[in-house]
Amino acid sequence: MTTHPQTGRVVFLDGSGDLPMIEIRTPWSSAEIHLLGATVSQFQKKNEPPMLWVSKFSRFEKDVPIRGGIPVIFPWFGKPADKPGQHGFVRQQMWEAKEVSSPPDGSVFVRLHLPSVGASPLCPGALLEYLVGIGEQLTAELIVTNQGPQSFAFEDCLHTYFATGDISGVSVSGLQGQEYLDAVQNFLPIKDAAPAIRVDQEVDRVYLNAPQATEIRDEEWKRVIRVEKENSRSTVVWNPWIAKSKRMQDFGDEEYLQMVCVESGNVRTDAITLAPGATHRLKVKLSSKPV
Ligand code: TA6
Repeated sequence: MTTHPQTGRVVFLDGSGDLPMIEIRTPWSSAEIHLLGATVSQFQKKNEPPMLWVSKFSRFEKDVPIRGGIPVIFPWFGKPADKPGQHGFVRQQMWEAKEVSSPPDGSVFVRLHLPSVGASPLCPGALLEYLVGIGEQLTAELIVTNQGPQSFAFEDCLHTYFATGDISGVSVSGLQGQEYLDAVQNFLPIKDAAPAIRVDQEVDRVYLNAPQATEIRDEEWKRVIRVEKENSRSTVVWNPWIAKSKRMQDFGDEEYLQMVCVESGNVRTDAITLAPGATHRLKVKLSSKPV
């Protein structure tokens, strides 16, 4: 057990499925990070409901992504015909905790990395680091450095699952009138003039050229979550609704009623090409307030 008596508290332990996990407590909040996929599986501010959602049916097993929290998607998003599987491969690999630091204010920073990723022919020489900050807010920064001799292109995404009260009282604002690709209709380009996105059917919207912040307003839990981001041109909004929930083994049939994904990354035509020696830093900052 590692503790920081003067500030936050960081404990390394075996979590669900006996998978290594880091438990963090700060003066404002608590959080959990599973080394599997470097998945932030929980973040909760004192006197607030959890901010992140994890399925009760998630399998906490090696080589299987955790269903919830903040899966790290790299080096591709979705299921391109020429790629083996969905959403890249780093979300189901075991990362390593490289450094834990706790500034005097009691916040906690955990730096993780995935040494093996550079061996992939898809991102030769890539160095992947992930810096998670836990305090009054949650920050997560995926840092990709090209240490190889040639450029490579990649997509990345912090595929965040947010916990909500009943979905009928949830709306996502910040994307009004912006064209999106509707993954439910084979990525048909659509514009929605509504002030905010509400979920009353399967929603799977890929917004490109969308660097702006978004907000998730939750009427039942009387909370607004703000999603701010840096170096992210894509936002994906997803709720599987009824039929897709039933098709997923690690997703309860009714769980769609209490979650929504608002994902921050660089996907499809927003993909990144990284020259030798260059670094790309995808960062999200999650904050919340009662309303
Ligand atoms: O981000 C939305 C999405 O691409 C959906 O189409 C859905 O497939 C979701 O990701 C979850 O994907 P997963 O591979 O984790 O089941």
